[in-house]
Formats: sequence, structure tokens, C-alpha cells
Amino acid sequence: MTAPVARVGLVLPAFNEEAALGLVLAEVPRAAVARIVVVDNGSTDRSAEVARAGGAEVVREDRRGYGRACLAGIERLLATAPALTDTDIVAFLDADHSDYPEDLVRILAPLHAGEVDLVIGSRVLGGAAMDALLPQAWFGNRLACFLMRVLFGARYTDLGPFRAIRVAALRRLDMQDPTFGWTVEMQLKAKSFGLRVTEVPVRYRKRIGESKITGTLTGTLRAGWKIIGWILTWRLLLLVRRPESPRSRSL
Ligand SMILES: Nc1nc2c(ncn2[C@@H]2O[C@H](COP(=O)(O)OP(=O)(O)OP(=O)(O)O)[C@@H](O)[C@H]2O)c(=O)[nH]1
Ligand SMILES: [Mg+2]
Repeated sequence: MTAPVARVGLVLPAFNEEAALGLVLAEVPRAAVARIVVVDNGSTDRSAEVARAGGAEVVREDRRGYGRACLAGIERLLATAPALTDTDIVAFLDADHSDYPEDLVRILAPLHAGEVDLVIGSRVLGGAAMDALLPQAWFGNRLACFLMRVLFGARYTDLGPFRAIRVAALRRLDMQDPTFGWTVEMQLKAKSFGLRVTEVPVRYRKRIGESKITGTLTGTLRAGWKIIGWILTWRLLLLVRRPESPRSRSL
């Protein structure tokens, strides 16, 4: 008997993305996803209306923060019918039209093949241009990946937000970071808990709408600080105790 095909729930965190969201949703390969959840993260524009018009379910999370938005999306997918189960997959995609939603098919392939638990879309492997991945973001990514390699032996090339993970693995990671540390937390824990991880090249382009993190000095500094802080703190934590996932250690 063959295993049932994994269903995919796609989460799009959105904070004031009315200009980009319609286009992003129109480009999502619908045959690849069972559910699409847009998390309206306290938007003051028409993001929620645009999301509904684009065929997405909308969850409102008024407490701002990228990680909080992702958690609210996951909660929706796991807690409401048709709820995803442990063998299904959750994918994450930014709502600003920087990523190419069509690349989702490439991200999902190793998961559907049962080869891995987590797939990161790497903009570095995809040869992202500097006007899309701003120099400060490019540098911050390189630094974070260098530190993860030196301190953990992890061979990541990017902290790209476009990614997908099996639900059982996601539960084991017990994700906590409410803001910009979300992606690095997932990658650090995945390495420490021994998940099977791979990267696939993804394309990247200039976002539509106003840049909120890497396009501003304070955004860049706050995100950079958070990310480096996660790496150093996690290293220190592991020096004093073994990485124990809250659930069983065998997948
Ligand atoms: N900045 C920010 N983005 C959020 C928040 N909540 C959800 N998002 C969404 O998270 C995604 C990533 O945010 P972006 O502002 O594109 O961050 P970035 O890609 O690092 O940097 P820029 O594209 O240069 O702004 C987008 O889809 C946002 O709409 C939040 O509280 N702050
Ligand atoms: Mg962006």
C-alpha cells in the first residue's frame, strides 16, 4: 500500500501588503496546495480584503511580528478543518512578491519524495541579484551562515523565508521566536535535533511596496541583532545541556 499524499498548507504573513498580495496569491501553484492562510498582522490597509479576493483564508493576529504571524498561521492549519496532520506539510511564503511562488513546487519536491523534513529556499544558491537581496541583508545572511557553520557545523547558505517543513518536525521544533529570529531558530533547532534538511535554489526579486526590515537601518540592526543573538545564545545553551526537543527524539 502506498502512503497517502501529503497535503500542503501555505502560510503568508502579511503586514500592509495590499499592493503585492494579490499578485503573490495569483502566482501560487494551486495544484500544489490544499490550504492557503494569509495572516493579517495588524495591517491598516486592505491586505485582508485582497487576501480573501485571492482565495485565501484570513487569520488576524494583531500582535505584530513575523514569528507571531507564522505561529498564528500554523495554529489555523492545525486546529481548523480540514486540519493538517503530522504527515502533512506547512510552507511559508512572504507576501511582498520578492519570492517566486512558482518555486514552491521545487521546494516541496524533496518533502514529497520523503527524503527530508525541512527544505529551505536558498536565494544565494539561486543567484539573487543585489538589488533584490540588499547588501546589508546579503552580508547579514553570510555572517549568520558562517557562524552557524563554525559553531554548529551547519552548512546553510541562507536564512530565506521561503521554506517548507513536515508537520511532525515542526511540532518537535516547538517554535518560539515572535519576530525576526523565526528563520534562524528553525534552522538552529533543525540542526540540533537532527532533522533531515536540504536547501533548494530559489529566485528572488525586488519586493513590491514599502520595505520594512532590510530597507531601513533600524529594521536591519534589530533583525541582525536578533539573529546573531539566537546563534550565540543557542550555542551557550547547548554547552550546558543536550538539545532535547519537547517531544520524542526519534522522527
Ligand atoms: N516587517 C514586518 N513584516 C511582517 C510583520 N508581520 C508580518 N510581516 C510580513 O513578513 C514578510 C517579510 O517582511 P518584509 O518586510 O518583506 O521583510 P524583509 O523581506 O526582510 O525585508 P524587506 O522586504 O526589505 O522589507 C512580509 O510578507 C511582511 O508583510 C511584521 O510585524 N513586520
Ligand atoms: Mg521582503
